Amino acid sequence: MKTKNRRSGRGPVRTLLLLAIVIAAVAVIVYSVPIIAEKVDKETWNELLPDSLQFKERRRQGVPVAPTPAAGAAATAVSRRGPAAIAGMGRPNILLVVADDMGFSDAGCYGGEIATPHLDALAKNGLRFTQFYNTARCWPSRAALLTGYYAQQVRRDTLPGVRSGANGVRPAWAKLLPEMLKPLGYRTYHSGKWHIDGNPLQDGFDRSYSLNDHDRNFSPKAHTEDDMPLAPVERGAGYYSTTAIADHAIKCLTEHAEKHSGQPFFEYLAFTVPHFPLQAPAEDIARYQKMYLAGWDALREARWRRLQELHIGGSALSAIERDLGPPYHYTDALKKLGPNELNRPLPWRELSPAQREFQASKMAVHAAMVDRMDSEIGRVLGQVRAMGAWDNTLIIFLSDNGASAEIMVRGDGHDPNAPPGSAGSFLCIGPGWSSLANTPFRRHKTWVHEGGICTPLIVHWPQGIATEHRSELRHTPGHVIDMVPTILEVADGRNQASFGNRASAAPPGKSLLPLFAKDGTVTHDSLWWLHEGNRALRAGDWKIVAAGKDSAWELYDFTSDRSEMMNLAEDRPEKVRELAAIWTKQYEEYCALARKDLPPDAKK
Ligand SMILES: [Ca+2]
Repeated sequence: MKTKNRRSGRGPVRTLLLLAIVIAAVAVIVYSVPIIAEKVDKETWNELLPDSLQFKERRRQGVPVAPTPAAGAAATAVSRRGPAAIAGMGRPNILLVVADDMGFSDAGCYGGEIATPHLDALAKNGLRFTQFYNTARCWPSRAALLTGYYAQQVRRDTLPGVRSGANGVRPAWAKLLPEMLKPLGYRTYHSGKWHIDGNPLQDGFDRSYSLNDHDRNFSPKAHTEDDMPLAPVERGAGYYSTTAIADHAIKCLTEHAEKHSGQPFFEYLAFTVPHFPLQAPAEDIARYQKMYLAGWDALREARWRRLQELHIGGSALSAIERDLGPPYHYTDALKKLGPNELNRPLPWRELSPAQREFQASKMAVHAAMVDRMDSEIGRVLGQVRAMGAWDNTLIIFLSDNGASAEIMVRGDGHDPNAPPGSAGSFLCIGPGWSSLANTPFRRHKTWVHEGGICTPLIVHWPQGIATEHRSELRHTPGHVIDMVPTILEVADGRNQASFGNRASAAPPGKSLLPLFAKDGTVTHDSLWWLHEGNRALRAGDWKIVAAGKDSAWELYDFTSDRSEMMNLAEDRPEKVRELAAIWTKQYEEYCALARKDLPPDAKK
């Protein structure tokens, strides 16, 4: 009985204990499930998103990618809501930033002495490409960048018998990127330089500020908003091109956040600097007033030392070609500019004190233009952050051609008494400083040696580039023809060939998206150049290049000589023939495409 009583006495206690344990267990489970779920979701999210290849795979598998209700707030929203929400993350926003005539090593993150903290920060948290190419000139680069074709294929660089080049009109099938993005739900904005045939709104942009006066940074006479002419700006009105272009981009993005936050955006931010005329706000110039008195020879060496530390730019610093001047010769301009202007990159030590001072004052303006552009990029980036779009915006920065050795006077002319960089001055950096800006490479804009066609390329995308890859370099060669396929794959997971009427020719570019995760994952059979008779072809680590239509091919081995100092053409004639045959085959194909269905008024 005692036992029974004891047992019966312990019964309710045990029941109560069991009940308490069950309640506690239930409470733990109820409390834990969301935590576990959250953890799993975060792990799944982390596994999926930072790795662009897996991200891309999801798109290929047809995972819906409907726009998010709040574009850009997706990252935090998704990590709370779990994998189901990943599909609803939305298409990434695209911010494509293009500089005009900026040299390969002008930016700090490419070895330059110019302050570019915003570009440097993008590079630190993104990727830098060390062998990325443009077409050597403004308009062909823009054509390639926005159509995904070589400029000659779409009649935007010169070919015989075809109205082509700066006045060429694209065939109807050669659509621009915004026209491809709009069916995917994108709102599309253009701010800055245009330099393509057609007009921005006609060619797929929802909004545009187009600065069509390339000779005045303080008082443009030709500029449009939404394809409608704006009144000319008077000098002294407080306008500066770079700031106005950034203001427009910020206006578009602010309006986007207010009215179109359910859609992703494509902002094409095309600055007109540091292209001549060298003009910048006086307070920016003042910061660089003394820096360039050290001269182009010493500063090139300094850039080269920094490039080596950064592992960018090959294995040797090219020698300055002291006898090579601007690509065009305007004797009148030299007369107007006076005895301190130089059309050859002479050794700095040979310059008179007055020449040194004048030359240094010009490069101070170039630096100020790049510096101000970086600040204005910073303001645009601030807007992207403020609208919660930072994590899911792919930001791309590049230059349309190498720095320019040109010397000319256009626009309102050059007043020798006006302070360098002011509205009354019209100056160009010329071959000495262009050699610095293109360090470590040879030659300049218009030539297709490395100095004319190499650009910095920075890619930043928190959701598309894994944390462990940030700050890395990508040595795989790429070209502006790759930008359309890259952006389309990022936006939609599809190949460019599947967009629009592409019956005319397969697009020549490759999506660079695999490179976001790993170097060496994209290969081109060859890359091809032709501009004003300057020709080149790169296949693997071999490059043939010629300056002018009547010049013989030079041959360089890029495994040891990216600075193009050791011409191997005589030693390896069979390699020259092999590469020249590829160049000619592509040339003939591009001519045939440009001539196909040629309207009568496009024949020449
Ligand atoms: Ca340019």
